[in-house]
Amino acid sequence: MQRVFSGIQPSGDLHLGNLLGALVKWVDMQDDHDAIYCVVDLHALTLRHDPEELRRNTIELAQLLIAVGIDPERAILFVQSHVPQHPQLAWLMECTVSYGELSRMTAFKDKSNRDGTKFISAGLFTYPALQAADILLYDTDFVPVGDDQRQHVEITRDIAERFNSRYGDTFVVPEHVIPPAGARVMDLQHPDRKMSKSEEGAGTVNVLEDFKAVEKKFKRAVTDSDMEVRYDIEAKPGVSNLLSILAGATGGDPVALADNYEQYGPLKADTATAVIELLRPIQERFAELQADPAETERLLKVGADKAEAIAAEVLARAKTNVGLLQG
Ligand code: AQP
Repeated sequence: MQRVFSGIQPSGDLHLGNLLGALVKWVDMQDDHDAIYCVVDLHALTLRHDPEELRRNTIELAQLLIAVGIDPERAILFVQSHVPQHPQLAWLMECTVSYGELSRMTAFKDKSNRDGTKFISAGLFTYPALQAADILLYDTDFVPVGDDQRQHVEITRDIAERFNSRYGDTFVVPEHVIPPAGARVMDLQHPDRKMSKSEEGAGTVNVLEDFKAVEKKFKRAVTDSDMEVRYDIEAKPGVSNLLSILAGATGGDPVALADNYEQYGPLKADTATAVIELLRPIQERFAELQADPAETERLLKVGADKAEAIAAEVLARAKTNVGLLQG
């Protein structure tokens, strides 16, 4: 069976972009793939954080992944820092990627330029190497991600190919899987930028958000003044974003859905309803899981043991090929 791997940072509240851009696909792919999913807590250290909040976010995110539909019996679900091979392989990756390649990563440019960012950690610059390690440690065939992660999967492929050509066949070269609708969910107030964990507010819809607030946010979503419902990302980013969200939440096609609407009001109302119906069972399941964190911790430990068994073999292969003595 082909293998799928993906990760998500416990760096803030899970939002609709994470859900439609990545997690819906994670759930789908666990049926017919050997699936490995990870809460990438080490990546969350790249920006300033509160330790207590990180601990809480990590366990909550694992519970949310289960609530969304990841089944720890079928997929391997674990926390990155529980498998020590991740940072170990990351060093080999750092020595295989160039300064120039890392400098071209748009996520680094965006995050290091954010208002108020005074301290830019070295980890923020090098984290694509850790991300490459995350993916390559599992002989991954496919990586389901949102469109914003396209560049990071590309650099992972480049690193794998370079390593293989320098040191002999070591890594599987992975491909990204980006969903047709919802690949880039935009902020409802600023449809020119992606919905984001770090931009909480009227433009971000969280998976655990109160439904009245969800309705209000869609009602107030920024559109434009010409009143025509048409899927055209360049000319009509706000309306196109609503159509993409509706398509992502209902499994439809954003271009075809536009034909059902002549006014923005009904489009906003239907999109809110579709999102609420998507969130309802997730919120219910999350509330049950939240009552028993010890059980989630147990499941994560089982997942980490399974992940480590695979990662140890791949790391040993990479160390041998690169010329390190096995200890
Ligand atoms: N807006 C989005 N639309 C579609 N997919 C998205 N993803 C993230 N935002 C959108 C996808 O979600 C997965 C997890 O990514 P992440 O952990 O990097 O989450 P993030 O929301 O991008 O959060 P960050 O990086 O902590 O902060 P911000 O948001 O401030 O940049 C990935 O597959 C991603 O593609």
